[in-house]
Amino acid sequence: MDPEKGFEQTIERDQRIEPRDWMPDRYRTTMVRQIAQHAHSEIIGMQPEGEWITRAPSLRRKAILLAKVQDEAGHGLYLYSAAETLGADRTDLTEKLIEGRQKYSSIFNYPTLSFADVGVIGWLVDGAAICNQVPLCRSSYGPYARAMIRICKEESFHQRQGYELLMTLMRGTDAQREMVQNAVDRWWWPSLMMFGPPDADSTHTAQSMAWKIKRHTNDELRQRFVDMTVPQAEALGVTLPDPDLRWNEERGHHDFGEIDWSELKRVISGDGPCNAERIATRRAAHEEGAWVRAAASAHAAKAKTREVA
Ligand code: BYC
Repeated sequence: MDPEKGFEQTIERDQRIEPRDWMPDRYRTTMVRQIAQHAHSEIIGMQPEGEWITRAPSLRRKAILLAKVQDEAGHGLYLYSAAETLGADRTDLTEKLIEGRQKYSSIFNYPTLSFADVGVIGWLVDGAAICNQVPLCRSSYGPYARAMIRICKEESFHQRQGYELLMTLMRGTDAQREMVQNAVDRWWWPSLMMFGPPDADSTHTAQSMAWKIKRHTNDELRQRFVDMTVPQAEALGVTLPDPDLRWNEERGHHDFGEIDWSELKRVISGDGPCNAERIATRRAAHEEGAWVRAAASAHAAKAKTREVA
């Protein structure tokens, strides 16, 4: 069969494209772009919360946070492996990240000012990630879809730990409740921006939907997240910082206020509060790890020589 027809049929029948299948160059490029950005987000995403590991208020909180940050490293590794099945090279992807030639999620360019931020990241950021990522378990590229299944299970644990942390703080003192509200005020709008630009301005959505890489548009997922989060905020006893947020009976959804799209553009283009710091930290970690990579490849070369002999 004509390989292009085979590809189209696979997509049409909701089956998976696998690494050795023929695929259009643009499909491959799009997959590498999305998977690499996603992997970079997981790795850079270790930083904002990682900063609190040494300052966690108890051994229990420290153990939970350590586990969560390690999970994110794991997610990054599954995703880099998925990108490698498309012919990408992990070292090359890392270099593109630290040279600012590939993106990562805007959300990780905001500072974590208190331990309540750890809870709010779990609740809102991981909550948004789940909304965005559950449909990606049905994405048309097999290795990506399969990686997402495990990632989503772990993200659900992350979200629950965040919510539990916030419930504990909300049962605490006035100062602790204030800390939570302050963190919610700072993270709410950036969390909505995680879903990407509005559909009308999204460059890739139409093609990615046609290829069944994305199953919903950015605005659909953003709406789903708002609808899911409002009752959780009520149960928690916090206010979401949007005076226009209200239930719309006719639409069967919550209306919400206008997002500051200029802020998203600014943060994506490198001018967020922590962009420079995040990249500098990632670059330093990469450079400090050079000896490990050199030792590993020397060891691999030696093992190969022994095999040949
Ligand atoms: N931040 O045409 P669009 C996590 C870029 S990790 C930065 O709508 P697309 C977690 C977009 O890449 C969270 N850039 O694009 C980890 C494109 O740029 P290029 C990451 C953004 O791909 C640790 C341009 O804007 N999740 O969950 O159709 C702890 C136009 O956008 C953003 C994923 O990566 C943004 N917010 O849709 C806790 C999930 N939004 O490439 C949590 C997988 C847009 O043309 N990715 N851009 O230069 C996706 O689902 C999609 O790629 C997106 C964007 C919805 C993000």
